[in-house]
Amino acid sequence: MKHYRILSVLFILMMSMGCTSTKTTSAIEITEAWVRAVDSEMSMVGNSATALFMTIQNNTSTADVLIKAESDIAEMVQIHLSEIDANGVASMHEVAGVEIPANGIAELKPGSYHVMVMGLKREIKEGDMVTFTLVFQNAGNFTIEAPVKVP
Ligand SMILES: [Cu+2]
Repeated sequence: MKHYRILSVLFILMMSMGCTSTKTTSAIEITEAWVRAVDSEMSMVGNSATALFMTIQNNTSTADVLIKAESDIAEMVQIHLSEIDANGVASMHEVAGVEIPANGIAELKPGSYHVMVMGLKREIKEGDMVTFTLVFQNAGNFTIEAPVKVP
């Protein structure tokens, strides 16, 4: 019964968002993706870094994990988690992945999980679009375009 009710709510949500019943819902949906703009003087150095942020929605009844991200804009792309320790010092480190709960969302945002983009191969400025391939454990590969924004 409970499961049926959740499906009903999802159906109503889909209808209200303008989806038709003939359109199948993607297992994973990426919304509000953006890449932090890089200071133009910094990006000339050639070793500048930035980050991709987004909201990932899992439309399946099984948890999924973002395990990898790729982009030809950078030398290296990693999944990171930013944390603040007991002394108030902020740091970040690479993680194996970001879990997206079944029928839930994961938010990649400043101060939390993000896709770290290191060693930019070209300058990026506000309004540019950057292409990423996101690899999920269950749902497979998704290609997205994220605009560059000044936070
Ligand atoms: Cu990072």
